[in-house]
Amino acid sequence: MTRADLSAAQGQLFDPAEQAGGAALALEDGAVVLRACAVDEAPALLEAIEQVTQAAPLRQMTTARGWRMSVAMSNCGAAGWLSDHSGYRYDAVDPLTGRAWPAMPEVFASLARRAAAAAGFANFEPDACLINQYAPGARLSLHQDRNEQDFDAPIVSVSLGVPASFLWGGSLRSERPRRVRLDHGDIVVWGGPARLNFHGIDPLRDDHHPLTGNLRLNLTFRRALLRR
Ligand SMILES: O=C(O)CCC(=O)C(=O)O
Ligand SMILES: [Mn+2]
Repeated sequence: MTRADLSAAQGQLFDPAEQAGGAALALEDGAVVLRACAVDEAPALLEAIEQVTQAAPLRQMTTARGWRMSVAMSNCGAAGWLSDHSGYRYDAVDPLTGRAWPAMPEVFASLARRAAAAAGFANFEPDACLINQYAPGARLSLHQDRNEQDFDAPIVSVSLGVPASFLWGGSLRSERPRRVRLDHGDIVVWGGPARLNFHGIDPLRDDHHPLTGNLRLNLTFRRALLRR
């Protein structure tokens, strides 16, 4: 399905002029970068991140092999993504606090819904949001997002602060990824035929953004649990 077909099928216009912020860059069928789409909400998003991470602190998780991840993470929503000695999974409880993850702020959910709809994915109701904080040098190696129970729902990924080099690969790890610069307020949406594409983030450059200092914040919205 082409981008135009997808939009037509969803009864949506996929016209860059329709985007709140700026232009849209199609990566491939089912995957698009909505430029500057979250710029207006960014201060409110950062304020909400502050609230969430006061209740569920950012932490560097370890992988099953014992490596400490360079990205600091937290979550909000009904389920939170975790990595530890037993592997990757979602859990309703934050192991650091022993409490449920904080509720998803409405400013998060409404932005995620709007971005998904703009990319042709109607009725996206995220139940999980992973918060990633990148300091200079932090990176996320090529991976697939496949711990969710619902692959019909897209991933909506919001970039805030210092720009990043996003790796966009194919359905096989061996495919050479392309590099796409993601700026403050850009939103990447991938789903449908691109839902399981490999992706990652190059080591963050030492840079400065007026709202985040030398940090990059990223929010990824997912449907982790199956709808009942
Ligand atoms: O930071 C990003 O832009 C990507 C994050 C990501 O892929 C993830 O959290 O699974
Ligand atoms: Mn990912």
